[in-house]
Amino acid sequence: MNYNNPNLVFKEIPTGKVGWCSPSNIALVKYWGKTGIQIPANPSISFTLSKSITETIINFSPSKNDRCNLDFYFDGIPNAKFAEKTSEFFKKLVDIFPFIKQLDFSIYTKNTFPHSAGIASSASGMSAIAIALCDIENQFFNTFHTEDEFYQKASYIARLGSGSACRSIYGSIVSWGEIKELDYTSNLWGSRLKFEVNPVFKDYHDSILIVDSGEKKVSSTVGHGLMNNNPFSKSRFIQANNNIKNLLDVLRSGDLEEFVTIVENEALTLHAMMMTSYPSFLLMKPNTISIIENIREFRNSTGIPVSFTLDAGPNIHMLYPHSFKDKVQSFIESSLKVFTQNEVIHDNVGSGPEKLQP
Ligand code: 2P0
Repeated sequence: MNYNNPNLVFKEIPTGKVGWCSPSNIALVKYWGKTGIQIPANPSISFTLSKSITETIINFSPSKNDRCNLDFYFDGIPNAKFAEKTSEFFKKLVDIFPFIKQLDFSIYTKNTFPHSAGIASSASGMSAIAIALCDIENQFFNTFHTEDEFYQKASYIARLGSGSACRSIYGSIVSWGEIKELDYTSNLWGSRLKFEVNPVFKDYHDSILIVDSGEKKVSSTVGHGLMNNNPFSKSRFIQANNNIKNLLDVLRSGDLEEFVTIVENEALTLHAMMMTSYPSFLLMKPNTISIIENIREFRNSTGIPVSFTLDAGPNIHMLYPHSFKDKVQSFIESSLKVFTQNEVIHDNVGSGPEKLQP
């Protein structure tokens, strides 16, 4: 599939504005390792979140000098780092959206979660920009025949910005990467699961315990690259495919014991890959381990099927069904908050990006 389209050029260059909000997501089976142009080494599956959202407004106007000039404001303040990252992203897109070169952009973004929270914002941020660019195409070139076409291209574009961002284009539970058992899946974009998911997962909770909000020392992009020389990578990719297969069964059946086993195995394997890379790195903190031990003890003593997972960082995502919300949240308050920077974000599975009326 090739989205290059030389016809997407304005005859009359417009001035306008487009806005989207897009959520972050938490992977149940992790993407860690890639090849080529953002092709995942193994498929992944995630919950799209509801409250951890980036809002993005893109203002565009005719370019002053026939090249794309870009200003980026984060929380209303110019942000040179994000401007550079977005310019790099736009450079990758000039054959797909040649109109980019005809425009100057002012991009305003803010996150609904505290930006110091240490939650990965590249998934929400890049997916919001990707979908907004597709919206510009849609408004001025009228190229999309169906909603599916629109979202598939948005997911493809988001992937080029940040791999995990391609999963944030859809709500609920999303896969990315070729899965043998699901013939509609692709390495190039994320997909909604087209089978009936057990109702227990539709309103699943994710309470994010902020152990450390500092910037991590090794970026995910570098971490992915280190999988190339990791002696365990081959077995890891086999394991991920097996976990995908088992997770698909669990998503149908609602077997929460097996769900716990898979997601915790994935979280710890992700961090084991970091520890066994050359050079190795360690993103968990002592309080991350304390929380993990406490969650396992709580689960064993109460029988409540709460599990933990981790992103590429020290913060814990606690996953549990809605029916245990009160019990789990009071356990967090009484026993786990002490291990955090006094910050917990109670999120849950959400419905995906929404258009804003800027
Ligand atoms: C994931 N993570 O599946 C995994 C699990 C973090 C841990 O994808 O280089 O920001 O931009 O494609 O997507 C984080 O990596 O990396 C990530 P790039 P990305 O969510």
